[in-house]
Amino acid sequence: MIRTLKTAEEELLALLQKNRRSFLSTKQISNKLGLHPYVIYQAIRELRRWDFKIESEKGKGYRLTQAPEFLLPGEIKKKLKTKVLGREVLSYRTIGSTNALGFRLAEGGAPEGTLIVADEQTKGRGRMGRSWYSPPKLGLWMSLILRPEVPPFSAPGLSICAGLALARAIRDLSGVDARIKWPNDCLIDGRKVGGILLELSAELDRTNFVIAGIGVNVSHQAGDFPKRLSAKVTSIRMESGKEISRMALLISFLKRFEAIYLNFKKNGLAPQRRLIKKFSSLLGKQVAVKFGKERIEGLAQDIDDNGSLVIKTKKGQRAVRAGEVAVL
Ligand code: BTX
Repeated sequence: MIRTLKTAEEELLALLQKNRRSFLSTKQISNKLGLHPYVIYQAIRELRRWDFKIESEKGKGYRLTQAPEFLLPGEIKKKLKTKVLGREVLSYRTIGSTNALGFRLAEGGAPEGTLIVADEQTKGRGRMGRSWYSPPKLGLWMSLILRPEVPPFSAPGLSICAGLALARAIRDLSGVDARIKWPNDCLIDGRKVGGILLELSAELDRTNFVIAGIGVNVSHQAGDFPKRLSAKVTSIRMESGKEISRMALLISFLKRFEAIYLNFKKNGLAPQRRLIKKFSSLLGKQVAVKFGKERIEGLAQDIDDNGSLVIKTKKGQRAVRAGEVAVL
């Protein structure tokens, strides 16, 4: 079963955090928060399930001794200065896929900007049925519900917008040279540090909603990845030697992505092109792109106003909307 922390648990946690030096009795907690003792008992149990270490002593009460770094809705909302993204937050300890839940919630009418974050995903997904490795505590695994009023063919441009926001947030916090690999990866020194999965619900001429799923490897060390991945992946910590807080990364990403997203809704991708090109890992390189049954080779020249990759082939220029790219 998936669980999210409720308000009572968050309020209790905040109180325990403030009083870490002393014990608080059930009565004191009850008086301060207006909670029934049974609710307090249940909330303590739930917090312990989330790996908060809470000492209890008969006659004295409860004391918080250890708090893991979680992305809790109340704390996220306090730190966020965005207008749309993250105004509603759902935070899970373990979930199948934040994108899968986001899709269900969006179908049920959840508002634009709803953010779903999880400490761990057991069925994290990538594109085309691939999986995304999302172990507990080491990364940022999240989805945003977006409702852009744009035609479905231009919605994929959002993937590059999210990639740009992510690369800039990573650079700001860690100083490493993070780049966008068209159409949906974020790389450091050629290795994948993050990925973006856009899932669309659309009619012919109308986008109902987009789920933007973002996964970032934050604190992994080399041994934390499965062998099959280790040659092509990396984490912010492995590249920068720094322990970046997931909360700081989340806040910085949302701030940057909101600015880009609001602009994209009004003006499309064109205003972002200069930065997209600056942060691109592909431009100027010889690449091979596979899309459907076709494969083309050539020089990656540009990313156009539709978000297509422009390739100079022997037979002339081609603009490719989506596909798998390999640098030759
Ligand atoms: P993708 O299809 O481009 O990448 C998936 C491929 O990347 C896998 O086949 C594997 O080779 C490799 N891979 C798997 N896990 C990782 C990892 N942690 N780091 C680097 N490489 C990896 C990219 O798809 C889009 C991924 C989006 C993930 C987010 S997480 C939150 C949200 N919820 C959800 O289920 N997916 C998105």
